[in-house]
Amino acid sequence: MRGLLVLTALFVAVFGKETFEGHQVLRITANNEAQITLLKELSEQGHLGMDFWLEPIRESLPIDVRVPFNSLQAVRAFLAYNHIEYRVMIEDVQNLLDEEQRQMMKSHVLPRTTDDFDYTNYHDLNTIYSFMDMLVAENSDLVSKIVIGQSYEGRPLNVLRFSTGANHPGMWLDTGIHSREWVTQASGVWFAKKIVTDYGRDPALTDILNNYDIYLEIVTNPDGYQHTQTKDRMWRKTRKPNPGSSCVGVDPNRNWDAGFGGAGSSSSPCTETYRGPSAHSEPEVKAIVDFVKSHGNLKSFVSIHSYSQMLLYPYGYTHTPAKDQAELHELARKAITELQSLYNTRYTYGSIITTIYQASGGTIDWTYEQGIKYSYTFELRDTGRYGFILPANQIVPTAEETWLALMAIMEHTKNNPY
Ligand code: INF
Ligand code: ZN
Repeated sequence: MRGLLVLTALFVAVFGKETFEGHQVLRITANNEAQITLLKELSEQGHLGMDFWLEPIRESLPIDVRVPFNSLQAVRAFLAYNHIEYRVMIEDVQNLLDEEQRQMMKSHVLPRTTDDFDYTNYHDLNTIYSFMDMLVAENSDLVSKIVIGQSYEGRPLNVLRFSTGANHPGMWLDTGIHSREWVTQASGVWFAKKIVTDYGRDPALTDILNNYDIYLEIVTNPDGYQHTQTKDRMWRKTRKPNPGSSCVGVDPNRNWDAGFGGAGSSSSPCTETYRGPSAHSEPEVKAIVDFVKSHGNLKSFVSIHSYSQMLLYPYGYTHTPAKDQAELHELARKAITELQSLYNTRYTYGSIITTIYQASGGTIDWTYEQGIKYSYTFELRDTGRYGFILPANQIVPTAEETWLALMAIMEHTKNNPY
């Protein structure tokens, strides 16, 4: 019997999913720089297995961290001893994940058309790929699928192209570059259906598509997404091994050639913000770089993350304001006002470095420096109650409200050619 238990444990360890029983997500409030420093030191205690969902950087920002059950006593003692305030945001991560899986099981039957697709649920990689092919087949005059490259593990990097004519300037949207941010890929699926539904019906969207192409990469990090589905729901990075390290993956939001390697990214492969060995080292990033350069006429670029409810514009790697800061700030204000009008969801907005923290090698710092003026990053719902494990019943409301902000940005882009 004992042998069987050992074998089972071995099997789970090698082939099974990471489980998170008893893991808690703590929301820590640092009241001064000394406490920030202490928390940064704590975050370097790798053996505790702490997973910072929001990094300890600035007193004014919450710090969210997932703590494995076995480290909870030590971490809570450390916080208490240092009089660092915190509260428990998620009592047991595995409970939320079990509910997420229960919901996913309800829509395991692949729909025959995109009208039957279940937009109110999370789906696995193959289902999302099938959705893309169905959407193209149903709307072949408007939508095509282009493959801009391959992921490290050989998966296609699929981009949906919505176009009504040749040689239009383009507008780019990507979701899921950080694989654990599931509400973003799910929103991307909803955006794709919304575009084909509204074309010819909604004057604003029809006017955009009569003059611009829209490019939408829904699963921007497919290896990472597959890994969150099968092995580790909390995976953020790519899945390329790092020579000389047992730690896998690069943060695709630190791998771009914009302030690459500067403060606000890590040189250690074992961290969540590892920049990679060199700029554009990751095939998932390089593919977009090559696409942006070969297209040569993208006028807006929006990269969608979660969570925190923020709308961010360059820069992240430097305090130097973007030359278009005033216009970007005003457009961000208008966009989040549109967003808030639907369900009263409140966003903050501003440049990355002033609103969140310094981050080097980020996507939109690079696209902005390529001359794509309207470069934005969204941080979708929520502000921390569920974090990356946002209940599926919030997918459609999140997508609907975000679409209003995206329309504001795309309309402004169309009405202000440059
Ligand atoms: N965003 C943070 C990150 O560390 C902040 C950010 C946003 C940095 C935009 C650079 C550009 O990447 C997320 N959100 O991880 O999921
Ligand atoms: Zn992210």
